[in-house]
Amino acid sequence: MITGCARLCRSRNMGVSAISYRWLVYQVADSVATIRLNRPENLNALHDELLREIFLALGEAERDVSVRVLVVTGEGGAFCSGQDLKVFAGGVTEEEVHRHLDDFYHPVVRKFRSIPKPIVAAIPGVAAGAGMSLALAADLRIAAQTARFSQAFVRIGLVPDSGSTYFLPRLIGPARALEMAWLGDGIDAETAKSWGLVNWVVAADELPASTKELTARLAEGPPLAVAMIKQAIYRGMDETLDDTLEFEKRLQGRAVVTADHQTGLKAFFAKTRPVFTGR
Ligand code: T3D
Repeated sequence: MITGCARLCRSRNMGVSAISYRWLVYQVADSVATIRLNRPENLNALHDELLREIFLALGEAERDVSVRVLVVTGEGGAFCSGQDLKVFAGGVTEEEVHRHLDDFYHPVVRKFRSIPKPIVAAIPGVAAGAGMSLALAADLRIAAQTARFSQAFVRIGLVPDSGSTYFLPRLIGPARALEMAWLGDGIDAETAKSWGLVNWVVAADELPASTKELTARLAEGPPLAVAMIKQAIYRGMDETLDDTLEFEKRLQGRAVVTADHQTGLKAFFAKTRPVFTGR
């Protein structure tokens, strides 16, 4: 379990709040929290401190009622190159790897799923190994044309972890998942799009603007319904049709009594844009 607290520094100006951690940059603006991995010298490789800070930043965004959408991205042209291989260059035991995954990777992956807000991975460049797992754990992926995706694990004699064997076959099917995991070759952004791995591909210099446009739309949605949709879609993937129909019924019962539903109805008939408040 990740514990402890990163040293945070807060600043506020012109309605933008920023929290700077040591290994990532955290910013909140216009209802969107952006978590930018910041180790560009090694393509944002993950070490324990960075993983701990990602977990803390996700929690910060989850708790902040002004945040409706999260973006995870990388500094310096890469998304994330996975585990920092220098850390394990000296070798590790089976028990150490178990503990490491349990303590640092798994809490982050679970957090992506449990936060009741949309999480967008904005992928400027390479996403490899567990870095690709993090991109897959996000709800939506928008990639620059310069993005590449690699299940690099096999190239160093490892197996995919941090959720890749869960997410990847669900997104692209088992045969393509095996192709990526066995061969370890990178695929480019257009291939990733055609396989269903990413939702959108945009020119590299348009990634920030396109991400902003997408997150602005998501942030305009009714937060309670948006949260319930996330819960229902992922639950539905692992449940029977009958269980899913029951679950949808329960969620719809909750959605139909929200003020946002009334707001949406009024806006529909008035032919105006609804402003949802999350009530
Ligand atoms: O217990 C556990 O937690 C085990 C968990 C394991 C999870 C994993 O993620 S295992 C998989 C780890 N990741 C990899 O194996 C990927 C390693 N990197 C690469 O294969 C390539 O770097 C890329 C395909 C990602 C990108 O290639 P390229 O040619 O664009 O860049 P580069 O020149 O290889 O890398 C630039 C620099 O980043 C370079 O450093 P240098 O030479 O300029 O000083 C390179 O060593 C460094 N770097 C890249 N990836 C990592 C890294 N340094 C440490 N760890 C990395 N993962």
